[in-house]
Amino acid sequence: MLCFTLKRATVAALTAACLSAGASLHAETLRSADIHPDDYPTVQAVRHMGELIKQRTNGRIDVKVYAGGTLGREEDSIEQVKMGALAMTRVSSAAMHNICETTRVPSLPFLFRSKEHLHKVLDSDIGEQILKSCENAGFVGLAWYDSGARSMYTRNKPVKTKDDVKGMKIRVQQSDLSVAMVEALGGNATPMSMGEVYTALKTGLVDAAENNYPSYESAHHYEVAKYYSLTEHTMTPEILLFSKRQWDKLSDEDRKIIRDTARESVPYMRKLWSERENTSRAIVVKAGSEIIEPDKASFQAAMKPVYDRFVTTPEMKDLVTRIQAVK
Ligand code: GTR
Repeated sequence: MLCFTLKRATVAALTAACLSAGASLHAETLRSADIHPDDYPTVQAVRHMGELIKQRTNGRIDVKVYAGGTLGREEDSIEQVKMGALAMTRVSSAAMHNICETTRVPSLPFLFRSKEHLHKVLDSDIGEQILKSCENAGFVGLAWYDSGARSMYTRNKPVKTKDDVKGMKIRVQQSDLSVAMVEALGGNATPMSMGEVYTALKTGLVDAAENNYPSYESAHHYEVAKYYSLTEHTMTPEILLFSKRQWDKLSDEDRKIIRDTARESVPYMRKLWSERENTSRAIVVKAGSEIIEPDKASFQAAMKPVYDRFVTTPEMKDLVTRIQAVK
């Protein structure tokens, strides 16, 4: 009897050992990069997606998000995703402007009338078409995330009208479109990656930068540029990208789970985003930032050259017309 009991225990132990070895043999971790800190809505959203993936695959696949730029700048993570060294990255769609050109469309200045308009477009076949357009370049576009509206902030003098921008050195994202927007306002555009902006503002290498409230707050730019002028010149969304190289190796079932969960993380992210916009605004105001209501019409009126330069192909023109027609 004792022998029988021992045997059963041994078999149970062996089975457990084999099962866990088997499980770890098949378990797969999808690595994802983000330059934002742990508590930022984009990071939280991809973590949430990871939990859903883990549940739906019974632990076979999970997601690990490397936040805070631990895997490098956005340009670096995009490169790694393209090579297949990294499964996913969440970046600003501006970082894709020079890689797949239709991603420029949602960044066009003053294109969206409101957040609702932006959501309707991104949730429609237009949003899908733009996500899909990155496939030839090696990226499966999984989802759009909110990034609010980008506004200009300055170190020394508040921006109240377009004329105040003249001659200012302004940090922009690494995109021709972002450069063109600032040039159309008469400013000197200085492209650089996000991680360099705090020091550039602090040392006076640039006079100004532009971003939404959560980035202005979380990257501490408000400490070195206290005039936040609500120019709201663009609503460039965030984009979640999957490596086409890794995608091609997945089963149809896993691809579906990944697509579905990415989509399901969007409303989750949007809720976190509106909360974060409010908390970030409160933090910067409390710290002494001055919020300025500028003459937005003067900015908008200067943007024609940007459309003339970038909306040139039939596809780009068609996308803009369809976006403007969305009610
Ligand atoms: C933020 C965006 C980041 C980064 C940054 C920037 O709004 O979430 O991904 O692109 O802007 O200005 O570089």
